[in-house]
Amino acid sequence: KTSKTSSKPVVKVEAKADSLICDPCETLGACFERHIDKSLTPKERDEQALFYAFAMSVKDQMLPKWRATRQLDRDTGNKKVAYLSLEFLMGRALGNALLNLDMNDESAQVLKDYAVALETLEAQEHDAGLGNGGLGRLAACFLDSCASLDLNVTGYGIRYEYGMFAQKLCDGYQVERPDRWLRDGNPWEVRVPSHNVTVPFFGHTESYIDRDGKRQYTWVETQDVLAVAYDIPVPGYRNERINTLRLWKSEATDDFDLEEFNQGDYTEAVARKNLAEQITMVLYPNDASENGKELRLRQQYFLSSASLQDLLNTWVSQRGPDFRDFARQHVMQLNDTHPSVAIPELMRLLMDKYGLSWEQAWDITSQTMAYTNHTLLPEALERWPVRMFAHMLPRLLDIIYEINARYLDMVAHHWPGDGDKLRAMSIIEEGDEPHIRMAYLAIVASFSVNGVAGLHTQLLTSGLFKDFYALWPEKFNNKTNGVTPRRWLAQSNPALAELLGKRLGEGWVKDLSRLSALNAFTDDEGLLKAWQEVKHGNKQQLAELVEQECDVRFDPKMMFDVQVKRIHEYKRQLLNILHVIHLYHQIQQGKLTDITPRCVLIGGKAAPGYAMAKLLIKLANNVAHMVNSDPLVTPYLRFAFYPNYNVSAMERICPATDLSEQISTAGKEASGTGNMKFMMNGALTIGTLDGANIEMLEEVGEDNFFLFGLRADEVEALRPHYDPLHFIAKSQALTEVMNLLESGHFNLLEPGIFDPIINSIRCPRDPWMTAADFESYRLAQVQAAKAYRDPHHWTQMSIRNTAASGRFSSDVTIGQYRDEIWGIA
Ligand code: B1N
Repeated sequence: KTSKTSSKPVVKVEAKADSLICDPCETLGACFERHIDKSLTPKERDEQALFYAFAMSVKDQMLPKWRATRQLDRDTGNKKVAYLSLEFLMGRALGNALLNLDMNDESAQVLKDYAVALETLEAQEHDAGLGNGGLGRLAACFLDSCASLDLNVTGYGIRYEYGMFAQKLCDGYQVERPDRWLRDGNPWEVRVPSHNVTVPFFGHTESYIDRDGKRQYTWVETQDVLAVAYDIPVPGYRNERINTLRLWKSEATDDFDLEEFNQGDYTEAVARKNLAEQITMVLYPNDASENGKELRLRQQYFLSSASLQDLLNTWVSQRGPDFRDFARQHVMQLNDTHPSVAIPELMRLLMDKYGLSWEQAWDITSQTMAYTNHTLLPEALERWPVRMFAHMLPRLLDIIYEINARYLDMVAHHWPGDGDKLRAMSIIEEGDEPHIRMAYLAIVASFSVNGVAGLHTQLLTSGLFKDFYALWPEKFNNKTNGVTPRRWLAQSNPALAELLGKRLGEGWVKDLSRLSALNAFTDDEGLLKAWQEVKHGNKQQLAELVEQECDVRFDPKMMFDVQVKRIHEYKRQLLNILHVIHLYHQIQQGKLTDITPRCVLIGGKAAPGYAMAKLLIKLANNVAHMVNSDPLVTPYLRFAFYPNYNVSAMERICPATDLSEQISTAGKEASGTGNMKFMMNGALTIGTLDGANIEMLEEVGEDNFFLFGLRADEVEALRPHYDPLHFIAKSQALTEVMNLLESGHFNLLEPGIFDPIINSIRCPRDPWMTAADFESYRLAQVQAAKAYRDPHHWTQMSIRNTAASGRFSSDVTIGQYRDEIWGIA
């Protein structure tokens, strides 16, 4: 079935796709008119329908370029990159498409005739929440940069029916609601049945001797699932390129049903159909923590196998089954270990389907796979029970064993007679329940292994992956993360973008290093005034949103102090909340000398199974309630928890932020990317020496950054004799905060609910060492508060932050992937 579909001439399908849509010469206006006037009765033209029709029209406008891009990439035969990721946190697409295609003016013109504002339509779009947080959003920023840098890169992911859950608050507690983002249809996607493939599961392996007397293996009696491709266009910024994000949906195969149907077992057949369709039903909502569920492994294999089959089918249809050039023409970038079963799967396909030898298959695999690590947290390192593999992916387990055996020979050669080394470095972790260490598999099989910020890569090569670094130093490299300046500046902060345009011209959107020219104007009173007006306007807009979403009044004259990101103990939202309690206490005591009026905003989702993170949300809400209901306090302090934080919310939040909280325990945040968005938009950072904060500080200088806390090496040195009680006793402020918390002041009607939090602060094994950094954090906050009282100087620092943010454009990052890993033109 697979070979039948793959040998179909692709050209024919494309012609069909185009004819479905519209005349390529048709204008946006004409296209929209056809989608509205000819398709909808006046009653049917509500805002959702208008959005849908408009988005369809914009997509129609992209089709000819999209087709031309595919044609060009096929004709030039350049090397291509597949970015494999379980997550693409795309957010909304309309605003981004219009910006990149330079269609904003034309759109406004067209919509004038329909008496509807573009913003109204944009607000109708559901966020594509196909990711958890930083890792998924990074993949989305990378796609934008790849297209904008005119690179032949395809994103491969999963078309989850349910994206990241929607967060509601109920009595201050997080409640999860399903996110059926596809309910109203997705105007951007194109179903491409010509790329269907089938993915095998279960069954068992058999071997036989072939005609040449060689032992061959087959995987038989499998249960196959159909993978259907849905393509989404990824337009480059004002160039001719439209790349593709290909998302796979699982469906039951017809053969599958038929077999059981013939046995008369109708209900079994239907039940199995559900099983197949379950695979792509829902995104696992765990950020930086492993899940271990069998369905998650099924998702990982489904994505990996479908994507590789797609690449191999395309290759064979163009070149025939000759793979000698394949490795020169392909790179598979693995976004963490989540798609790392692609390694044994590529071996399997090359050997079992195309008849290559082990050595030939290994050469290709190990020259095409590249692995990005995103975390050092042990709870996020993927390990799959061997038992689960044996059952679900038996042929892949054989291959992993063989990879391990050959690799361990090499280890034994490098460290002769060292049994401990072999055990420590083995891809298989022995024990009562043996596990496969996916990160080790990824390192062994990849030609490149990269971390996502300087410190992170350093900690990988000196810690977690030290032995591997000794064996293969040349594989390891750093690629500090970045964010796309299109979405995160040009689009989300139009007022600042306009000001930058007036001062610097438009070139900064493509070359963010040009922002450094702002440094020449930090004494230009005109610029300073305009800069302040832009920030003030953005703060007014955010204040409206906060009032609407949180029922808390934010005053744009006060400092906006923001921490939005997934809720996790290592990110230390707790430290922030403790500081709010401290300010609250100070104000109530009438100690107002160091106080600068501020509005504190915290937002983020907790993984549904992460009790401590959920309790932190409850604490934030209870503290917010006390703060906001005391009229003595509110002139100086207001505090809100922003519900359902997502990409679209960040687009409103980061342009309005004065102070960005990046306060993780040093050594724990691999990079961070929210930190960069705030910096670009002129926020100052209060932060630890962690992740990319270190590089941001390097760029902007200590005078324009509020640094505090232990360094990563100090954290580790302190750990064995950490004594939180000592830090509490030494700090009057922290003592008072703990007393207030322990008195039950914030939970009068719910005695004891915050005990787990209180105990964690007091625990000598507290991995996040909240108490150790509190005093240093408080002092940095005093500095920030003082600085804010001098608007002139604050604005200069704000400008310097934007000016220094050029290095954190994902265009820079992708330029490095291109030159140093992918080797593409
Ligand atoms: O990846 C981001 C980094 O900027 C962040 O520092 C890092 O925490 C984040 C399992 C993860 N690491 N690991 C994950 C996500 C989902 C999952 O199921 C782990 N996310 C990160 C981009 O480099």
